[in-house]
Amino acid sequence: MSKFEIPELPYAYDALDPYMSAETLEYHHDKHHQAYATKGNELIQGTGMENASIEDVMVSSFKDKQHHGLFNQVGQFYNHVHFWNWMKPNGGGTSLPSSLESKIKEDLGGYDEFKNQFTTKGAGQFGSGWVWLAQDNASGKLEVLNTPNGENPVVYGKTPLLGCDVWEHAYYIDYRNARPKYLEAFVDNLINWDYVLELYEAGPLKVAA
Ligand code: MN3
Repeated sequence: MSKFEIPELPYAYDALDPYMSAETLEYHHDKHHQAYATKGNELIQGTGMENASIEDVMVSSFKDKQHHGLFNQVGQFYNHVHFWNWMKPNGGGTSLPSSLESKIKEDLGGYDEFKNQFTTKGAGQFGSGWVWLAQDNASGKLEVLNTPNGENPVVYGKTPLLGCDVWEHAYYIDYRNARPKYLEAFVDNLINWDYVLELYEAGPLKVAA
């Protein structure tokens, strides 16, 4: 029985061209994401977490240093399940669903400030990691944050609404070392704001403390 199974991409491999190539998606989805699922399924055996929700597995394994190997795989498995949905052909741009637009204005100062923080913090993440738009589960406020490796807002009591993978495997084929160019293209041409809205409207995640 396999607990972590990667979903099919929600679009064709070449659908995000020229901003993200089929070659990148083939490696990133079929090899990298699959590897996180496979290793996660191995490492969870015997931990007692086999039947927990994926959010609870992440929070528990993140807290417990002896399970950090499991956390890295499960965190990355989870991050990529959403990442494919955070992009779409002809995405991005400034036409946000109005409820999100006003929330971003209220908490971050507007779309331009969101974009500036998102691209700056993504470019500034040292080494591998992610940049996020997340909602704090306690205060309800939106914020932009970056995290290293497989970490994500869930383990900090926040609900991820949007995330961009800034590991080199996400952009090296298409952009070489130009991470800022990749982030610019992600925001301007790839973001699936409908999926961001869906997560925002679903409300804060319920995760065991
Ligand atoms: Mn990745």
